[in-house]
Amino acid sequence: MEKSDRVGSASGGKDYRLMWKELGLNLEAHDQLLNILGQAYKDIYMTQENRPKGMQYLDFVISEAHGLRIEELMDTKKKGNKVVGTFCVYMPEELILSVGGTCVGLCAGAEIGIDEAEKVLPRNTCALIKSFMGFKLAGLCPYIQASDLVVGETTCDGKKKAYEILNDYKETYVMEIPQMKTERDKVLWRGEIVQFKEKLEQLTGRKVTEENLRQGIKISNDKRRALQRLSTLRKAIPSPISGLDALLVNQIAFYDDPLRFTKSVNDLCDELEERVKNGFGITKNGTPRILVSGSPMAVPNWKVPYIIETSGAIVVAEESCVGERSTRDLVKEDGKTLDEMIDAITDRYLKIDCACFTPNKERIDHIIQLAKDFKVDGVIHYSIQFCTPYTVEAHKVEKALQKKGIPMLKIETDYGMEDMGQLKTRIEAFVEMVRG
Ligand code: BJ8
Repeated sequence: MEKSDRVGSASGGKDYRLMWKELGLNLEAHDQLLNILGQAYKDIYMTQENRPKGMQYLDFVISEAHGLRIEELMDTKKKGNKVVGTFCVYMPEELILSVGGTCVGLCAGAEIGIDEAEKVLPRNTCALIKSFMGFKLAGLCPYIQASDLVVGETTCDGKKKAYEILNDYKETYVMEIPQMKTERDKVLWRGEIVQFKEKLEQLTGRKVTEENLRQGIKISNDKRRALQRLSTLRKAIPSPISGLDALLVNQIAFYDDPLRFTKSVNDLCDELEERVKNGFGITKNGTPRILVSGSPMAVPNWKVPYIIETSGAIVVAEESCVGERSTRDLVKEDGKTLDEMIDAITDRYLKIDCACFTPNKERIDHIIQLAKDFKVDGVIHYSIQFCTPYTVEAHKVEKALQKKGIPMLKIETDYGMEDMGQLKTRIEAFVEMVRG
């Protein structure tokens, strides 16, 4: 992809309608989606001031998310490579890369398609689950249409049961994720990884070897290193980049080409390093610094950070799977045999402290550590409505933060806009309170 200043339109400019039709999308509904997405992007992203130049690449990627990127996926498929669609950061991308595959996160961040989803799911299902089901049933997600394999996982009950229904519309392979982290769970999880490796070998007709897996580990780790670098730069006071832009980078990490993406994030970080050196921040000194913690925010779920950053505060870190939870741990690169590499993958992924685990003390400790490291003035705990793991765990998070004297605001919301006013009032009051 080349850089372009065509931003804010979800289809860039080229006509991809034939490709979308061949993929089986509902063209009329898809046009509507692109219009909504394009307008939201303009209103939320393009109105920000002093954005780093490096964000132009990300603007371009988002403008071509359903266009050029899908064309690239179709091109790689023509060469005999496979596309694997996923919903969770537990999916070992390095294995997919090792057999020449492309790993993409599937659409799950918008309300559109919800009517279709509610025909097969209860209304009181979390918005993320309703969203991916709606995207499939309403024919809106080119990524799922382009996928040769869709992989789900047994994390929360809602997802687990929804995958059984999704399987009626698109074959869905489900990995069993343990709920605890004992030695027994580790054995189970390792077995799942080996079975997934075999599934990929069968799908692609290619063997996972020491050499190609080492390469896959390196590519995934390099991407994580670049995102860690971005995260570290946000510790600076004032922060050199808005929370909205940093979130966008983390969101795009799930579907852009990993090598190209890593390079652009590193270029962006070079620019941000200069800003930090010169004491240039995206906001004034004294702007309240917020850590957002909780459920993941898939594209185009920008609602809460947008409210926070238009209420006089800045988001400096996301304790979330679309944020540092998915990037902070690397796979050890010193494995020599295939078995050692699979051990390293097992260990790395089992460190992810999703609220689906019990007990989950690591997450609570980590939130406190992040609050200190990023010198935050307050934590906003965000749960998607009806997401039991995160809404319930919010209680423990709040208690632990209270003990440390760190203020926390607990919010539960979905992808709709009806509660924007109410959320804004609560967030503004919280920002004023932590401003002191
Ligand atoms: S590792 S956070 S990506 S499961 S918001 S669907 S938990 S009811 S998305 Fe997640 Fe993997 Fe965990 Fe991360 Fe269920 Fe909650 Fe909905 Fe959720």
